[in-house]
Amino acid sequence: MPNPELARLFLEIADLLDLDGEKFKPEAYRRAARTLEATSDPVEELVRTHRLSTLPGVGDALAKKIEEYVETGHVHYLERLRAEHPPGLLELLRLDGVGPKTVRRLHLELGVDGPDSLRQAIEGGRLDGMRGFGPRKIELLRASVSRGGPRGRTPLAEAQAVADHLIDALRSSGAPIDRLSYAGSLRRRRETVGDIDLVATSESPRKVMEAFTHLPAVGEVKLSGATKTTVVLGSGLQVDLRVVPAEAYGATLQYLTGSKDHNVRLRTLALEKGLSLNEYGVTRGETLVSTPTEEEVYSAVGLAYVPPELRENQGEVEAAREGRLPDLLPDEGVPGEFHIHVEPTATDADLEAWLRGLTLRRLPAAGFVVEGAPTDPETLRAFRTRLQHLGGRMRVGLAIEVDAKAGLPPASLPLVDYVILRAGGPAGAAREVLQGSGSPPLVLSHFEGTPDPARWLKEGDWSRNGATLELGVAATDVRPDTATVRAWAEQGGKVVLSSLPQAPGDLTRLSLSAGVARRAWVPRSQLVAPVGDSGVPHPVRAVPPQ
Ligand code: DGT
Ligand code: CA
Ligand code: CA
Repeated sequence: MPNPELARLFLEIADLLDLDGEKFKPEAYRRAARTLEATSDPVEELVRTHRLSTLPGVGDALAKKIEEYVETGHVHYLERLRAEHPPGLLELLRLDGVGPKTVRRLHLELGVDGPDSLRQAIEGGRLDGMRGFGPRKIELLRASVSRGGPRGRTPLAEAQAVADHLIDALRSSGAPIDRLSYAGSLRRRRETVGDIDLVATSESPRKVMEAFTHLPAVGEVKLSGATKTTVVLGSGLQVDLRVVPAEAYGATLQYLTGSKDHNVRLRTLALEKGLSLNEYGVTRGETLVSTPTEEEVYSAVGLAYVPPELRENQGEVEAAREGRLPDLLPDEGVPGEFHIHVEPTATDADLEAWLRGLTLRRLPAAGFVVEGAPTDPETLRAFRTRLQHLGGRMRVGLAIEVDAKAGLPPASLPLVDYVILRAGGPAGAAREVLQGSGSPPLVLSHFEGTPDPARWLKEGDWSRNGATLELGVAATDVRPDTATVRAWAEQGGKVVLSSLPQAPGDLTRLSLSAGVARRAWVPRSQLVAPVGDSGVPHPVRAVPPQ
């Protein structure tokens, strides 16, 4: 019997015990479940060799249940618990933002025994006026039950917007917070985020937790303690907040930024230096090594500071040890936004709104993609004149967007600074034109419909042909995926950053693009702007075709 299966049974026991309002037992079963999942020796083997007691978190009572399971294939205790609870209650527990306390009360006070009866109770107004069930909570339950399953992972841009909002709200709540940052996969700029992790320092953690659990965005408080609190937002997204003393901030931020695999490597390095490393700090024997910032943690284990985006145990530990971490682009170094779609009929006011947005974010250059007029030189010429007039000191450029199989419209080429090529399909005529001399740089973009971007890039031999790859962080996804971008950069390919903006406000996503570029190990020298100095057409020359 595989260990993960037994682990699942233990997790079910924990859930059912939660429904009974048990305090400590559920966590004991969860801990044992985690141990079982992380143990490579099969349980049969452990029972046979009497080694169950060596497993962390497995006491006598749990050991008996494991033995019973190995001998009979059953855990009697679980079967009894199942018989005592309507199966619909476990389904309710799996909904977003619905914890055991809520389910227990709905069951005891209203006789709710599953998602259907919960829906009826909400529609019938039977939750209205129940103590602890305000309108906000009822709305959350209604949304969860109609969504059905658990929430999936959240796109990077959405998670960042939520984290920014929470940080603002916490700061302006008046709670005594000193440092405050997001950590976890969000800080590593993963394409999607499971939950949001926040770290703060304060001398009165309880006051901070109090403010946190009372933020309007919070739907349910899942776990609340003085150092760690977990809530579920109305949207179903989970947020963890840790509050620690200032001396531990660096170690805690480092630990919670992860990734797990990166942390495991660091812990091994620490042990070799006689140090121990965990979420509460770095210690030598009994003495705490002060780590107010992450830099102290890395220097304590003998490494150069590793930027958060690289912390995936994908070669960064070796590179940090040997002093060969890549030279990466900081958030403020983004050269501009080069994928702004505009209609040829856009008014001066429309263009000025974009230019103001760009200036506000200190972006020195921009590229506008004129929709629908790629073959009409007059429209393009008029547009270019207008842009250069309005652009003032900003470097502005003009582009057209074409389909890979359609090829490039020759009459337009001398009028544009670069051409955006929609990925997908056979590369066709576009590549032929690119190989002609004097053709504008080509930016490969719009990978949303391409199931295997790496393969498409390879088949088109684009990097050898001097094309530039666009790395875009859209509201709903990151394109193309980090692995594809990393492989492209390793071959020396050039990359342009974009936020695929629909409105000037979307330009804030550019700093996420810079983060994803770091995550993909793109060196600063390979990040380019397809619009050069003083608006001269295509000064960023493509590598000559071979
Ligand atoms: P996510 O939320 O699934 O997108 O991914 P993360 O990386 O944010 O993971 P999360 O939220 O479970 O935990 C945050 C960080 O805490 C994680 O990146 C590393 C650290 N961490 C959590 N659990 C463990 C653990 O069991 N061992 C170690 N070494 N680190 C852990
Ligand atoms: Ca997380
Ligand atoms: Ca977390």
